[in-house]
Amino acid sequence: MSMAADFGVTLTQHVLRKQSGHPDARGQFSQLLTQIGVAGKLISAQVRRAGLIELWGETGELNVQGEHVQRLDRIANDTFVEVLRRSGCVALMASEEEDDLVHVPEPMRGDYVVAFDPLDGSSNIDVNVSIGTIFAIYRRTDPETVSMADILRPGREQVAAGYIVYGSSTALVYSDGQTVDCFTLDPSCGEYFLTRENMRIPKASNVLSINECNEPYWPKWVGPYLAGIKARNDDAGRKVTSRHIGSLVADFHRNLVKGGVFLYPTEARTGRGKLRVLYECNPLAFIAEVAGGAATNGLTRILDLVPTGLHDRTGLVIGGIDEVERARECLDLYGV
Ligand code: P6P
Repeated sequence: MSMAADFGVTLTQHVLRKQSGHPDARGQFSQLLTQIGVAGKLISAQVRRAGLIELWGETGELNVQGEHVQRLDRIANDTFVEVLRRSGCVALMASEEEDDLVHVPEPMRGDYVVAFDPLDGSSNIDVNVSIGTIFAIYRRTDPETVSMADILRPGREQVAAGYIVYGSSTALVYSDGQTVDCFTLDPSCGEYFLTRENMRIPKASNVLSINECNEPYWPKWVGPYLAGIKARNDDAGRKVTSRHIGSLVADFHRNLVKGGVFLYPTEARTGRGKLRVLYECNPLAFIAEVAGGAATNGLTRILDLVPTGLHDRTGLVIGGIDEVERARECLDLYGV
């Protein structure tokens, strides 16, 4: 009689188990998630050797965002593009590092369209602080052709979303719209194992995450909103603390696990936000909502925003429902 298996559930086994609940599934989604896991392993390996093999620093290019491209940004982007291109599951891609859409040649096209930030938090690469890859998955709208219309859609049309955070360990978190599940990469065998199942964002927010140095640019409602949170710390004890890593993916992951709210408000003067809709805010908003949280730009649900361009930006308030709803109340009370 075989011994009971003493190893955990792998990413692929988990996705296949969930696929069994969809009799019409052809296995492409399972394959796509597995391949995203492969891309995460390849990028993780580079991230963890960055200082050793001259991967720190800039390439000298400016990307479409006007940001200096870090060497590791370029490697992460090219890795993600090539793995998805070869997967046979993807027809079209959008990347933070690509000016325009990346088309997959006809014979290798699959049913899905993926938008991704290959390496979020680049400013933290050279100082060994957590960074990550964020991805959003849509089903293509037309079996014959692909176009911008496949990707310029409200985030509520995502069929899945996730991220890989290269932190003290490499963790892959994804949601298929039913649950949010976390897998940790075991470097000793190169496999992801299920470590947190059906994650729920804690209702109580004990972490506030914001770049306070942007205060001069905040809309009127942000000050009172933050004051309301900080006022919870009183003689009876400290109920909230501040944590800001500067990598959205890492700040979000911590808040998803421990409970908290992250804000990057729009700039009062211009009304413009910094964070990108397609491949930063939409995927994390999708995960937040499935985990019982919420995400808005202060006023509008992130997943209802209709992007007009691949690199549209927005403000972001993301975390427990009550915290996000309080932001809307403050905005109604104090204005922008
Ligand atoms: P700031 C990283 O470049 C990023 O897109 C997010 O990961 C992060 O939250 C934000 O920018 C940090 O921006 O203006 O606070 O440095």
